[in-house]
Amino acid sequence: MREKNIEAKHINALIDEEISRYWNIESRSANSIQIYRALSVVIRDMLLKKHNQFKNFVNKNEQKQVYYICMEFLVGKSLRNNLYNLKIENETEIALKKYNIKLEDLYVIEKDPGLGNGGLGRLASCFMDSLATQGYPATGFSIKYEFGLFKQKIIDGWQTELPDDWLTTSDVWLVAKTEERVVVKFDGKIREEWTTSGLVIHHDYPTEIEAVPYDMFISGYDGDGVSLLRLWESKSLNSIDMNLFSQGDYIRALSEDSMAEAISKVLYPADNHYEGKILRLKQQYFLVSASAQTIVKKHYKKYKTLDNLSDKAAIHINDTHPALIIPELMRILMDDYGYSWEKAWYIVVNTVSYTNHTVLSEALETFDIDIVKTKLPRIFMIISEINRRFLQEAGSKYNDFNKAEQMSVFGYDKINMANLCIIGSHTVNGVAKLHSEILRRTVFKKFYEYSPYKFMNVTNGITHRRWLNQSNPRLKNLLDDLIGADYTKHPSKLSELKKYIDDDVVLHKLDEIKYENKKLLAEFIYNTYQISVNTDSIFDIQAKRLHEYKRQLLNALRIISLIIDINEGNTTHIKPETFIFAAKAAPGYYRAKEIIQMIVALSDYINKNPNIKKYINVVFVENYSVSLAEIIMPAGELSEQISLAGKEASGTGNMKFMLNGAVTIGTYDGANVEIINQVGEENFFLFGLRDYEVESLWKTGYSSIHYYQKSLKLRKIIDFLNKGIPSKSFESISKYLLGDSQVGDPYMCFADFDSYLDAHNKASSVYFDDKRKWNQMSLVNIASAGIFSSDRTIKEYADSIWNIKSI
Ligand code: GPV
Repeated sequence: MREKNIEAKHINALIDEEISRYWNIESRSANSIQIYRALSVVIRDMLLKKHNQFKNFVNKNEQKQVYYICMEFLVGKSLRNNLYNLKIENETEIALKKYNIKLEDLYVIEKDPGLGNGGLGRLASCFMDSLATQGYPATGFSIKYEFGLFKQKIIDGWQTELPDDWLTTSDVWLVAKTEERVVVKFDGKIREEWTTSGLVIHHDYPTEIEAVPYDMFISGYDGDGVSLLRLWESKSLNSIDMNLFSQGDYIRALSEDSMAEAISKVLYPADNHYEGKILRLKQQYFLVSASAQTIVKKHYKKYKTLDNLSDKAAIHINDTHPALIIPELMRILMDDYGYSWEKAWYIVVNTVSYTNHTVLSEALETFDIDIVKTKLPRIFMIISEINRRFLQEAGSKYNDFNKAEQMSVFGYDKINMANLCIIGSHTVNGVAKLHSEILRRTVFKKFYEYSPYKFMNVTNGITHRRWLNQSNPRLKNLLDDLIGADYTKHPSKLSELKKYIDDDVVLHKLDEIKYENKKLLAEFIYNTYQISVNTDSIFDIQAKRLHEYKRQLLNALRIISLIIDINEGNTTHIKPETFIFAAKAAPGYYRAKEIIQMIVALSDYINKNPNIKKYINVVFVENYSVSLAEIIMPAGELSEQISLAGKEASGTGNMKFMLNGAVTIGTYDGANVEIINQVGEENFFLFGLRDYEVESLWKTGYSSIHYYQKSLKLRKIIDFLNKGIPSKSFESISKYLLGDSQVGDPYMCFADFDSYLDAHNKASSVYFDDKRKWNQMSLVNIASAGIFSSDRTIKEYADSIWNIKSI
């Protein structure tokens, strides 16, 4: 069903009206930006209306809702997604003829809102799509960062960061709901007083900040569902110090303002790494306080009680970043609504659930006790009491208070946010089977023993509607012809493609489509970097954040090994290969930036050496983003998912590549494990140590030197790094790999090196010697990707964690 049978002429009328209302001109004379804005406003208002209808229905039926709290939503561009999901892309294209403009021309005007770093934020956005499509009532809460994730520019071979001013075009998608603003309070002192009516808490809060909501609507596909994403902007409440102002200190009066407004200024650009910074803590509390107040207020207004909050609201915290919603809800229930501790605690635990996204110790958040104490005194008090009661209960149950102490929220002057989340949630889940198992076995072992019923797994997913139907129209059309379009709403139906496994016409078509998509990416690369790539080479792509554990370095070491072979004239085994990298490094992550620098230098070197370029090429594509991923994914042939086993919680790029027909070369890690289960080992190039082998090797003492001494290839690579290439030395990477003051090669690239080369040799012999077989592998990957749709993921959350029903 198309959106209420809207026809092109209706769209024209709406656009014309918008243009005349806003700019007071005839639509004939509007420029493309004006048309983009007018059309976007038209669509936004359609969604606003549709969301109201959906909400009214939910309210009338007193349905349970989910609130997804996350510091990051990597939404990607909205216009195409909403037109696609409303099924009015064709009508809009026709309507635009009147203005002599194509949809494609409008799509490029929109800026990609980078309100997230990577997988975690993108997952949240895929969830909003799947929630809406399946008719689950959902609200996402996040921050309206004025500057999203930085834009990456490589200058003289080094990553530099530029501000991302996404609001200059994407503001059209936001609806300000100023009247629903709330106040968030910081700092101050607490005074307790016992009176005849019990304990009374007095506080003064010198700092009050306003949280102003901006709503974005995310259309579901083909149905009535629309998700709401509410983004909070911080504003100073004591807006202008009139005293200063009247004394003529205009600048200082307004600069007080910017202190408050700094909270929603910029997204922290670190991925899988916590920053114990005060501003970050303020951002987190700002988000959860504004969101919790809104949820509670709305619930109370409707039901006149909060006793049934957990029957009507599921609050999900995406990683520990919103952990403070647990004490914040306690505060609201007790201080504002007069609940007893016991009753409040029962409600909170039954309302909140928590997903963990990493086992990396540097990503497990802790905050200094002192900081929390001064910035959020009441919240600190509540956390302390949560912990005291929990340790009391666990100590009694175990009859061993020292054992219970191992689960304490406090340790080494820090607050351990994950422990707080586990204690305050009814369910805790990991994001892939292996990851959930590692959580139970190691990181959260004590808690698992204490409350095994809390722990479960929900494997991640991606919305195939964006990552296939919209971004790979050629493949979508072929699938529609072969198996019908049902998979769009029922992704498990992708498996019907399997019946074409021996159909040469279909295999050939898949091959052609891949080739077309490679050409598009090659064109993009040429237009952007003036680098020509060989479209007959295999496109070998690693696109994800730059992180040591993800091992872009392992990939680069293989490139160096190939360069050495070519320079030595040893080329019989070398097949044309194009290495494509896309990765942002956190601005303060020096090692990651150094690895980017090396990849860029290798790319330059190869492009200056025709003898090497004959065989292989390397391209580093700057500024990886959702929009860029939409060009890269369809062109991938070999998908590099090569993290050190046990480190990647899930990965979701692996799913996007597979869905677009790439074959994975990867370790037994994260969701790779489940991809192998789906496609079979024969359709996956598996290599490397297993997670338990990594663990035991680490325990016995990993020594990269040992591998170095055994392997001529590794010794030559180290020589190459030490010598470097003209104008560039890679000595510091060589030191990093061999170790000086620290353990060399901490992510064990050397240990997995031989096995990685073997896997590549296997891949290249299938690709170049048996293309039919390769195309079959590709087909099996596409056909097996249905289970990795976020529709499946969301259904699992809805059924087994949130207990919500679809409409
Ligand atoms: I924690 N992840 C992320 O993108 N940023 C973070 O700060 C943290 C986790 C990622 C994991 O690294 C991926 O393995 C996972 O697929 C993704 O979260 C979504 O669960």
